[in-house]
Amino acid sequence: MSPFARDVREGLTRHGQRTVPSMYLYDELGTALFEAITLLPEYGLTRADERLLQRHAGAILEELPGSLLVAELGSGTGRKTRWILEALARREPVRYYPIDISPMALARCRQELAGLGAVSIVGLEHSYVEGVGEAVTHRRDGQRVLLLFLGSTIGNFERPAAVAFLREIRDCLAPGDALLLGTDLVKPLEAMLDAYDDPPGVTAAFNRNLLARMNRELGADFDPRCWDHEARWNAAERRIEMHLRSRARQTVKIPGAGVSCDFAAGETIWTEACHKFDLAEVACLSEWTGFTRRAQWVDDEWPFAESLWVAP
Ligand code: AVI
Repeated sequence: MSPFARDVREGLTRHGQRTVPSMYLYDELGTALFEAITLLPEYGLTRADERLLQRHAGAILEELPGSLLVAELGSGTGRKTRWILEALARREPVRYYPIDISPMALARCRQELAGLGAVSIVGLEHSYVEGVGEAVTHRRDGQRVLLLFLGSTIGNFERPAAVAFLREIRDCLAPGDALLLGTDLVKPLEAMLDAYDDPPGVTAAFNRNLLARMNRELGADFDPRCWDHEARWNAAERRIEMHLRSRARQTVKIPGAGVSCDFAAGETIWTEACHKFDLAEVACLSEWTGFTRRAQWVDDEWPFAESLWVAP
């Protein structure tokens, strides 16, 4: 049984809230839909991240004099990273190591950044922690590592998992290495709900694609039209939760996962958690995970922070 089939089986047969891990939202179609989300006027997160990098790439690098190796957790489209790489390339020839388990994502990143002179790109097809472990072995004598974790992907981890993950990353780094971490900040409720439930329905399509993916890859018989997209704010956990809500009582067969599931009308499958932060929490995160805070930049249009932490 594939990991996808196993996780679907486990997540849909458990007692209480059913769930499918959010990483399965990002197949080829899901990734294309996520890129469409980043263009929505309601979803300001990606533009804020890019604006900060465009405006402050020079200042970020000034905090880290000397030679740098740049690695990135997730390769994205490379669009935001370009600003850092271009600024560094004015200082020295750059080696950039995007880390992604998807070879397709790495290939796209390489394509997107192909035009950048003085930047050599070495994709690392690994999980994040393994990839950082590998990237640091490529440092030259006296070189420091600048690790990028942009786009508030850290917000898609449960809070305790985020702390554990950042500690693991910290343990891979040496004193003087730096982490640039993007975090989306808490903002007025309406803006957060609109960002995850946009009027044209792009996020709804992104969410429902998970049902279509189970049909394609596991032979399931979900009818995506019988499921509503729902974005809710969980105030206690300070996160938007994406769910798929069953419109009626229904039975769905998923032969590839060896299960048949009965859903009550109104029952939901939880598909993603998008945690939001405040600046005090970001500061605590750095302390809990063994980093020293060096600098921070906050967008003035869409509350979002870029934090530069250094391993002491
Ligand atoms: C990838 N990640 C940071 C996005 C977020 O905002 O948490 C994923 C997303 N899901 C729905 N819209 C965007």
